[in-house]
Amino acid sequence: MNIRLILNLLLATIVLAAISVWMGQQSYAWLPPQAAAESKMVDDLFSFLVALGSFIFFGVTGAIIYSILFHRASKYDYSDGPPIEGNVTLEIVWTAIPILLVFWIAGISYQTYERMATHGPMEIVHLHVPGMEEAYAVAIEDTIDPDESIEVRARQWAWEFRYPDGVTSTELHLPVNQRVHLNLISEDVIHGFYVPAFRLKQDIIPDRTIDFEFTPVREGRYRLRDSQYSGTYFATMQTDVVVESEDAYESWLADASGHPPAESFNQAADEYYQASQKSVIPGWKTIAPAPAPIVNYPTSIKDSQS
Ligand SMILES: [Cu+2]
Repeated sequence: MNIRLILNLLLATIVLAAISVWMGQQSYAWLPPQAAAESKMVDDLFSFLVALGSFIFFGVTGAIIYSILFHRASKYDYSDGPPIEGNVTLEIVWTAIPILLVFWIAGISYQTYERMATHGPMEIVHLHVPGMEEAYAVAIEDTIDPDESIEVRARQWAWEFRYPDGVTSTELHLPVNQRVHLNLISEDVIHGFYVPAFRLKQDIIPDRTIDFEFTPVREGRYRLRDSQYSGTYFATMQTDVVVESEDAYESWLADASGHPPAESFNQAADEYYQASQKSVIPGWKTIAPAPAPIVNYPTSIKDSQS
């Protein structure tokens, strides 16, 4: 190998690395705002994977394009290529590099999820992985009074939230910069708690209360979606999450507690009713939606935001 070739390869690697790092930085802009502390960790992991993926993708396609442009066989050359076989060094290198990469990705992903400590069903699954138990212990000790957790009830097709002091709503209100503890409960089938701005997604399984924790860090109104297909009106199973200052949260709670419970608008129940009013009912019989939630704070605005 001559010096010139080595220098060219080195230069190409540096350029490739620079492009990959730049791609990794760009990836932050592809996602919704970071509204929870956990979203920063997830985005860092995503950025790392985008950078690594870009390096491999541009490296491989770059090598192919270079070969096509500069090492093409001449028009009437039907001879075989050089018989390259049994290059032990090369085989060791191309086996070792992917293995190390996989370990690197696994290590960084594991650390990220451990730091997030969002609980979820991992509390129930007792995996005997070194370090795992410790992460539980820390997370559980840090947990605020379990009475302070907000109950999230999912059913076909509505979200209902119950706060420690008995207030209920169909819109989730959370104080900013405080670790929140949710108890996720499903009354019928599997649903999924998913807030893209928080980068958090957790399945809600019937007959089981799932503890879920995270810290919202940015005030605003975000969308809560169902991430698990749960039947005909699944698409209507959406609501808003309002992250607000401690004062605003407290005054919202106080205000809501003064409202008598009322039936809230329910998109699924509404659509089901409209469909049943038609003289000809197309398609099959569907499961009737659960009755609209009766809550202190109903959201009357038809949900049209994204
Ligand atoms: Cu659902």
